[in-house]
Amino acid sequence: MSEFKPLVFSGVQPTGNLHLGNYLGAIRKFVALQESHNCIYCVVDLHALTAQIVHQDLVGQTRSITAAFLAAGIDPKAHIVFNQSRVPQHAELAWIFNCVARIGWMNRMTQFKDKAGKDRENASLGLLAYPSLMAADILLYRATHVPVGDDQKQHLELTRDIAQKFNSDFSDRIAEIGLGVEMQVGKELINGYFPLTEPLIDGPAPRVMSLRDGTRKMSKSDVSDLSRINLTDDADTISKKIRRAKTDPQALPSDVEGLVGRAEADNLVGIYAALCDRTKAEVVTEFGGQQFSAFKPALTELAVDVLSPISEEMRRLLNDTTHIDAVLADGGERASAIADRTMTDVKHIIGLQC
Ligand code: AQP
Repeated sequence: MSEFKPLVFSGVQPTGNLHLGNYLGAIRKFVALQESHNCIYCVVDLHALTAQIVHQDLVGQTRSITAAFLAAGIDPKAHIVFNQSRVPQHAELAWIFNCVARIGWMNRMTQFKDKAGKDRENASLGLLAYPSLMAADILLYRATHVPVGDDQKQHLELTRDIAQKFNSDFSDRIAEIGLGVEMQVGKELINGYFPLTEPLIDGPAPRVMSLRDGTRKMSKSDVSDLSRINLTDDADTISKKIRRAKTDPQALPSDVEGLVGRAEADNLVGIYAALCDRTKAEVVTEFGGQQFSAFKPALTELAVDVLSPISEEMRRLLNDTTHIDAVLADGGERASAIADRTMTDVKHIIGLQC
């Protein structure tokens, strides 16, 4: 029985400064997975258009995310790094998936509801169809694993729904052409073309929260810069932001159960744990009983230690963009070769091409 070859895909939008949430929820995992998997990492510039169609500096933002990938340790020779708009098959497969997915599925997406707000009728069709393009990004490479933050879990489930519906709608044709891979779906053994991709979300900080409000996700689009630590922040700025991070008046608990109901404390402990590759339980064992006035300087020191080398390397790379542009061009070519094969198969399966 043939099997899908393990392949990792993930993307980041060039919509502003990368922050600690993007780093801990996504980029750090990207780096680790290079050791065990073939990986494709994409700057998803077409997704950025769902926020605003005219961007002042989309090219600059794309280079900056690429610089962050490289500075964090992604190897663009051993793996593939490119920007989405270089490979038109992303948009082509997304259109086909728009015809597979159901409007009801899209309407249920919490990110759409949050971003569209009250004026849904006025939101772009692109914002509604965003998960369909995301499914295309992943399935164009028949990727089996996607490292993401917890906020993307629902979109990954939808990617699986799209793959499953495509496999099932075209099962006879897939078998007839011999393009299928046998896989177990519930109790059924089906012959699918697309894998049911697994999200990789685990870790001590799958959803890093705002430093100003422990119930809201740390986000590029938050109006308050104090809510996030940007990868480009210098040591003084990181120190100021952590000093001013919202906390409660109690000391840190000695076990993780003591973090329940204390969103801000839980967030800072989770950040500390993720930054030093430890569990939250280990961190509260060390700091339990101490006040935030003692914990915050330790967190600052750790954050500066981890982030400074990355921001320095980003600055160096961005000083001369020739290397970054060459990485994106080379990655785009290698990604196109895979994308081309998938689209030829898909057209064959759905009957667009004999
Ligand atoms: N707060 C977070 N905690 C953990 N992971 C996070 N990610 C984003 N925010 C957090 C993960 O980072 C990856 C890239 O995200 P993205 O840029 O593609 O989109 P996003 O989730 O919309 O990021 P932002 O920062 O929240 O942007 P805005 O403000 O534009 O909505 C993804 O894997 C994501 O899960």
